Amino acid sequence: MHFSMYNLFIILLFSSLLQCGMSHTHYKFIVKEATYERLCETKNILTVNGKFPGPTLKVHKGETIFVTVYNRGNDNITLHWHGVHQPRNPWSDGPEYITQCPIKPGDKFRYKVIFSEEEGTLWWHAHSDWSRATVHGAIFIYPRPGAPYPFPLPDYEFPILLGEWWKEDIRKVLQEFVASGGLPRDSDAYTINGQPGDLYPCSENGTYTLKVKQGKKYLLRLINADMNEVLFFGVANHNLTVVGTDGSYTKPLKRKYITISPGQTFDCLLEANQDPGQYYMAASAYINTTIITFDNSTTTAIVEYKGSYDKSIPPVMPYLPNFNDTTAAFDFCGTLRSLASEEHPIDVPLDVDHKMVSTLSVNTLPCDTNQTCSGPNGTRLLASMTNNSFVLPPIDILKAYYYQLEGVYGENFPDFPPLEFNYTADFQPFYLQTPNRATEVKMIKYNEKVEIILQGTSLVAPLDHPMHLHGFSFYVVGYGFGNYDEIRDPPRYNLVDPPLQNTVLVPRNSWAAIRFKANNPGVWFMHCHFERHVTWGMETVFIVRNGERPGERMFPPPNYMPPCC
Ligand SMILES: *[C@@H]1O[C@H](CO)[C@@H](O)[C@H](O)[C@H]1NC(C)=O
Ligand SMILES: *[C@@H]1O[C@H](CO)[C@@H](O)[C@H](O)[C@H]1NC(C)=O
Ligand SMILES: *[C@@H]1O[C@H](CO)[C@@H](O)[C@H](O)[C@H]1NC(C)=O
Ligand SMILES: *[C@@H]1O[C@H](CO)[C@@H](O)[C@H](O)[C@H]1NC(C)=O
Ligand SMILES: *[C@@H]1O[C@H](CO)[C@@H](O)[C@H](O)[C@H]1NC(C)=O
Ligand SMILES: *[C@@H]1O[C@H](CO)[C@@H](O)[C@H](O)[C@H]1NC(C)=O
Ligand SMILES: *[C@@H]1O[C@H](CO)[C@@H](O)[C@H](O)[C@H]1NC(C)=O
Ligand SMILES: *[C@@H]1O[C@H](CO)[C@@H](O)[C@H](O)[C@H]1NC(C)=O
Ligand SMILES: *[C@@H]1O[C@H](CO)[C@@H](O)[C@H](O)[C@H]1NC(C)=O
Ligand SMILES: *[C@@H]1O[C@H](CO)[C@@H](O)[C@H](O)[C@H]1NC(C)=O
Ligand SMILES: [Cu+2]
Repeated sequence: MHFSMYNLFIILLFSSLLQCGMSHTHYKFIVKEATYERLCETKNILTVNGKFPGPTLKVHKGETIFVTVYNRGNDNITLHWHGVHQPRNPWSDGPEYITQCPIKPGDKFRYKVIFSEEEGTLWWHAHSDWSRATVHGAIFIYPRPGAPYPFPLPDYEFPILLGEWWKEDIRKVLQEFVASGGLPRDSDAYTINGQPGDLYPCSENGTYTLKVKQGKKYLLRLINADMNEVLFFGVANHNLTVVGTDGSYTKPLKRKYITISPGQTFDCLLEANQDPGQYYMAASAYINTTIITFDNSTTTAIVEYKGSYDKSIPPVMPYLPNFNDTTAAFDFCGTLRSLASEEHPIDVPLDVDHKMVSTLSVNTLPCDTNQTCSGPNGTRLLASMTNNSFVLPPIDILKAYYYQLEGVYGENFPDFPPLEFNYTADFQPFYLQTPNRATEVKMIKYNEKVEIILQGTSLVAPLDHPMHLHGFSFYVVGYGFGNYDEIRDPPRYNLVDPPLQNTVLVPRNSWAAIRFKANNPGVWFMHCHFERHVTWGMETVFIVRNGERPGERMFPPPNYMPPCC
């Protein structure tokens, strides 16, 4: 939609809202199966309103909306509003068995989605088993009515959702994965707005095409909605100027390619300043490992200029770094900076009340008797934070906390690793690989200033981990390769203009330091955004207690929450 028309529409909408008083926008999301054809095969996938990717939500900063989810599929489902802080309202956050029990087939649930500080691009996705593979969509958050963008007004905007496609039913992929004890089968394609593109079979049946006019400016609202891979993304012959990430503005960063983890979003400006023609945009995996296989294919879409040119000339491919290029990945991530302007100031905690160091590890367990497991040496693969491999409870933690139900979770998630070892050593003793398995949460006092050092380890397989926190955005104040050093590293933190994110890529055998103020009471999930690592237990829960004053307490539950059995 063109911006001037859009603004007119918003003014009309806003004035009608004023007339009706406190009315909120309602959306109807019908979760149902739909038939899609990709890679020359047809299959049923779970969708919202029959669409893949699902519908885009468009709101203004500070707005509250309602989304009623009707489950007309055959699977349990929940939805999560990724990066939306939901102040005092964990009831609508979505992760299954963390803040709610799932919406069962035939049931419905009304989510109240409260936007507060976020501005830019976020997304929504299913948070139940692996259904988010196809159940996801974009959220555009415009400035408050009348407020400007902190960058030149783009002429047009488009969502660009990166996804991952399996020929196999995703439920079967998950089942086989869990039963095997090893790795999941690799996906068969990556997608851009639902289409794999020209480097895969049957692309003549559909490739996403972005039609542009020379001289115009485009805002690409880029979202990595894939399941298991960090991606490099670029557009041939065009720079991308990043102006926002994870629903927060950044200093403009001009790049030929970007690195985007599952869960992350980037607002990128693209100037259509090339000769009329066709140019590919493309994405492929970043993963620095020699020991696991991965989908090494490349998805493309076409940026097509209006005008006359020889359409038989194939589009140009963009430069993307080699799959194992850690330097290239962090050359991008490490240079993001908050806008930190008068209109968009930062609020990074300068000191810390509650410090944590959390190791991120892949682990193994001996296989159950009478089973065969395809992990290393016949073991079962798991993963952990601070040596705790999280076990989902049968009743959601929020309910158990609010109604004080005993025996659902423990409060002993440690602040520091139980054992100190050389986290990033080339060789690790075998006995360190076995984690503790439990449902342990971390209790946090209201308004505590929290710092977490996320420390990758080389246990089993050193890998990058995109860590995501619900209920907050956090400042990424430091990064480093190797082991975090309490003496050497904190003095080097960026406390001036660190980026504000909800997902941070912790590089392989490296650490990242994040800070946030715990001013949002509730039950908030923290987890790796690689779906295979979530299934293995690389996650925990923060329970932020209520403050003293009424505005510092969790809202009471809505009238209806889906029951737990
Ligand atoms: C998709 O492409 C394949 C191969 O080109 C073709 O056989 C098939 O009929 C196409 N399907 C549709 C729905 O166009
Ligand atoms: C991309 O940015 C570089 C560095 O600013 C500049 O030299 C180059 O001309 C730009 N390319 C395009 C296509 O805008
Ligand atoms: C992808 O991996 C396969 C199997 O390991 C290999 O044969 C192929 O050459 C790789 N392709 C690319 C583009 O690296
Ligand atoms: C990265 O991958 C390339 C291509 O497969 C290979 O030639 C190179 O040795 C790898 N580099 C490292 C450091 O693993
Ligand atoms: C892969 O990671 C290792 C260890 O962290 C690093 O030494 C190597 O340079 C990385 N590979 C590339 C190609 O950057
Ligand atoms: C393992 O298999 C044996 C023989 O089939 C059976 O007797 C035993 O009960 C099984 N053990 C478990 C734990 O399932
Ligand atoms: C597999 O077993 C061998 C020999 O017992 C051992 O050296 C190796 O560390 C094991 N690897 C893993 C990943 O457990
Ligand atoms: C930890 O292991 C790394 C990689 O093997 C090594 O370079 C480093 O010196 C070790 N650190 C300590 C304190 O032993
Ligand atoms: C993790 O916990 C298990 C079980 O309590 C313990 O055996 C193991 O030593 C711990 N490992 C590490 C690295 O802390
Ligand atoms: C669906 O959710 C209900 C309620 O939590 C649970 O009892 C049931 O086992 C779930 N079904 C599946 C297939 O996970
Ligand atoms: Cu991970």
